[in-house]
Amino acid sequence: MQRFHSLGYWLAYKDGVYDVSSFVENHPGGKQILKTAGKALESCWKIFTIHQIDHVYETLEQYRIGNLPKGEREANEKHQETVLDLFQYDPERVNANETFFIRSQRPFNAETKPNLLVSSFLTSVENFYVRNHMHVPVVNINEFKLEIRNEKSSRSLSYDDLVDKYKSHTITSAVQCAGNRRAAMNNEHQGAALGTQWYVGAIGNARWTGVKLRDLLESFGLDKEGKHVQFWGLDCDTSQRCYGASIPMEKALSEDVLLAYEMNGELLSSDHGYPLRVIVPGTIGARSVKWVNRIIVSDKEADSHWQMSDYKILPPSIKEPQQADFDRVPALQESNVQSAICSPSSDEDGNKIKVLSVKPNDKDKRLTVKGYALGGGGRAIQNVQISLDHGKTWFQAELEQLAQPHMRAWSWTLWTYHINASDIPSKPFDIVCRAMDTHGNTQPDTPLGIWNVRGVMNNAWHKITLQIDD
Ligand code: MTE
Ligand code: MO
Repeated sequence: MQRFHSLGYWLAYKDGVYDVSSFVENHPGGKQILKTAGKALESCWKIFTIHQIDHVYETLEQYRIGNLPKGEREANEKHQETVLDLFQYDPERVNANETFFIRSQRPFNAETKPNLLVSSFLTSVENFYVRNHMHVPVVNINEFKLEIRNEKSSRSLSYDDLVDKYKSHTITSAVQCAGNRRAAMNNEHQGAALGTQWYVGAIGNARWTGVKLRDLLESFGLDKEGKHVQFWGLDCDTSQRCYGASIPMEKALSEDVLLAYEMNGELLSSDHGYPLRVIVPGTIGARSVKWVNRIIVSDKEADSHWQMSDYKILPPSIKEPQQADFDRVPALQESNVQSAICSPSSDEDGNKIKVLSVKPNDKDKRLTVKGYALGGGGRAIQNVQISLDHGKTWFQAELEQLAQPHMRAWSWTLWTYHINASDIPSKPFDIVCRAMDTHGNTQPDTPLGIWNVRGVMNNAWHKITLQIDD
């Protein structure tokens, strides 16, 4: 295949050969596509699973220029096996089907079932959603090194150095994927929101213990220059492109950004970043890099796909990421104010539930509704309201909150509201919820005004439809 390289950008997929030279400029991942030149696409797409959707196959089909001879096809399949091998050390995930709605196995993407989300204030390690873009890397703790550098110098620390020499700090913080609630952004007027179809469960709340990033940067004198701090993980694809993201230096030097080694008092599990992960509280989950082994202080953001060409709110005129000029759109950092109803819910896939059949509690004839709320960027939740008439009248929910310092409200708020049986309509009816932070920011009533093709930051009122059983 390499011999075609000089003619243009050719690649193979299944039994086809494609000349994508004229597509390069439109590729949403930019020049990344050039790395596949002369190769079989399967390996790349196994990792960048966003490609495995119909419109990408259709786009590719337009560039077919021929078919592969049988020998080449077999070589392709071999290569594909090598890629699948990367996943062989992914951990065993016990009871995953009971705990999660599994959105993909390789890489593993699974959201917590809503009932479990509100079953405890801290989400247990087993119940915490998993969002992996690639395989889970294998780490030998005795060989593990954390590299910290800027353009001029580089140092490295062993795991023990980090744990023993720096003071530990613990915070309670939610982590939420920017794609949480993406599925509800699809609509007939504006189109599909492309990406993993999360319902309300790509969020969790845990206690994280580790070293303050600030302490680490200061100890190496790396806190004075550089506009961004980049984090790179050990999960790399077959071309050695690793997961990476960055945050502004100002945030990196703030009180609670952690290099965490414990979650809820236990060593990190392999799905959640063993041995070390970044926790950037108040910020979208994508910046909390797991399995981190390189920290780079730079004037530039990380040049990864996930910083440059994803996790951005594209303008609503963009219907396909291929059309986007990603350079003109900033990378997402702080989360926005969010809330969702988690109980009642069903064990069926949240995205497919239409009407839930429920009974008011026999004793007191009330129906109890529970959910979570989260203010982004450290802003606390001021109230959560629910409505049975699509927002004409609202009832105030009771809040379960931690006392947290001003602008450092990283934990979620859980909330409860009891609907009296006499207020419950007999026909199927909707419950909606919405939260307000202490700055008066609140959630939009529908996704129409915030729709974007990658379906990020959906915080529209959450709605469930109930039918009361007699
Ligand atoms: N870090 C690495 N190295 N690789 C990843 O795929 N996924 C990110 C982030 N950190 C990711 C990563 C995304 S998009 C999210 S939402 C969170 O991790 C999810 O963290 P969790 O799996 O512990 O819930
Ligand atoms: Mo994410």
